[in-house]
Amino acid sequence: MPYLAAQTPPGWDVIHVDEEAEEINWDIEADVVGITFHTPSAYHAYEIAARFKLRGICVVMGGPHVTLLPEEAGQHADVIFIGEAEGLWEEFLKSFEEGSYQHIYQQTSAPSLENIPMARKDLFHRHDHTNGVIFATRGCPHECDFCTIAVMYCRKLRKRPIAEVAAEYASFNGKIIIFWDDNISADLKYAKELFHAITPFRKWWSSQASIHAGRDDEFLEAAAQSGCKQLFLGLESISQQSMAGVNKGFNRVEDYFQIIEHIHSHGIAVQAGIVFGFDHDTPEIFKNTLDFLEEAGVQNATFNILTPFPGTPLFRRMEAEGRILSRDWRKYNSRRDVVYQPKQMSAEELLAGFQYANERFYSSPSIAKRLSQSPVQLWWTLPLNLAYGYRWRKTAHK
Ligand code: B12
Ligand code: SF4
Repeated sequence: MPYLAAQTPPGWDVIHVDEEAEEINWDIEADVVGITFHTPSAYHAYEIAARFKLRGICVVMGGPHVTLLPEEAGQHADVIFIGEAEGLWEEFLKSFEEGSYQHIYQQTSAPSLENIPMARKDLFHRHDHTNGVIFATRGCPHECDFCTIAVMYCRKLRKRPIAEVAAEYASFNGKIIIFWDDNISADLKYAKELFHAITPFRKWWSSQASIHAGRDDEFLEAAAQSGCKQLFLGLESISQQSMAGVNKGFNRVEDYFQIIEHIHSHGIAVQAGIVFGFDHDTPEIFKNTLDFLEEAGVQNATFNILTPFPGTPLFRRMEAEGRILSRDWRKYNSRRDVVYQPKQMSAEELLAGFQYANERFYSSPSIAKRLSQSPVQLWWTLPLNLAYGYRWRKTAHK
């Protein structure tokens, strides 16, 4: 939202409310209320919209869920944005001033990311040393069946001019920056140039990457030199059949060990993105995955229960097979609920396996084993493990 605010024409005052950090002021004087949300928060967003609409305020919605399910979202808002808002946001606001706006704003093609403004830092809610969030690219050239990125961004990777990204990177006072790119290794040549450009600012950063990152020495070298401390790596599964079944066969499981080792050898920690519940996953997958992660000395991991988000090829396939168990979007949280019928186990077994994975991964013996084996960035990875473990135990015992 601070980024969208930066694209708002002069003459408008923008207030940014982040519900993670503060309560909504329901009496606020506003002409337009804009709401962004992921699928699990859809009903909550609709409730907010209804309360503001009751007061006669124009409610505008955009973001992943709106783009994936515009017919549904359109019933709850005066205006919806399908896809990216660059250029259209300004157009809507101008029309609003003139009193003649449309119900739907939709791009006809993926917008260029040249000359986009920097996000408005005065609207960020975190003002400590971790407050640097930025993106260099948008989209991903791959089309994994379970991922919403291809659908959201017209299957097109776009890159910001490197000088513009470097200037925004340098503009943060904080030392730690997150690149919220969907896949920072989507264009390896661009990434290397970017890393060279940001090296002089001597900050630390992390981002998300596909397996390709770990196969390219120059990429890792340039990343490490520019201050990369950790890569979130989309490993997803240690079952090759599962990877092939969701159009992610480029993840060659037999290479995982070597790739992780390779990344570690450049002093970069690995956070593994793991998903349980693919069609070839049997109940053994949980223990085998944990054995693998511990043996490979992966510093951190994020476990997800496979979730067929609406609008994705995975959702369409499961719907055609009659396997969607719930359309309650609150349950599309990938952490607490199973919303489809898994093939090789029951939904209960999947949930129990997911819980086992978290319990085991964030147990003291596992933390000790993983971190002592490959002590990359221990000062960074140990606090993260403790924080993730604490958060897991808090949610598990709620
Ligand atoms: C950062 C992030 C998070 C952060 C959010 C931090 C924060 N406070 O913002 C955290 C880690 C908390 C998070 C959590 C989750 N996330 Co997330 N996250 C992202 C990520 C990587 C970047 C989001 C972002 O800032 N993008 C940059 C902005 C500029 O892009 P944008 O949102 O698309 O916005 C553009 C348009 O959509 C439009 N727009 C968006 N909103 C609005 C609103 C208005 C009013 C208008 C006019 C226009 C507009 O304008 C923008 C400019 O063009 C995205 C991937 C992505 N590329 O978006 C995944 C993503 C959005 N997340 C995803 C998922 C699955 C989740 C989780 C479910 C994961 C989990 N298992 O817990 C949770 C759900 C949280 C919840 N309760 O809702 C999915 C979305 C799936 C879905 N259907 O909703 C994505 C797409 C990742 C993926 N590969 O599939 N996430
Ligand atoms: S590589 Fe990652 S970001 Fe790209 S489509 Fe696959 S899961 Fe999504």
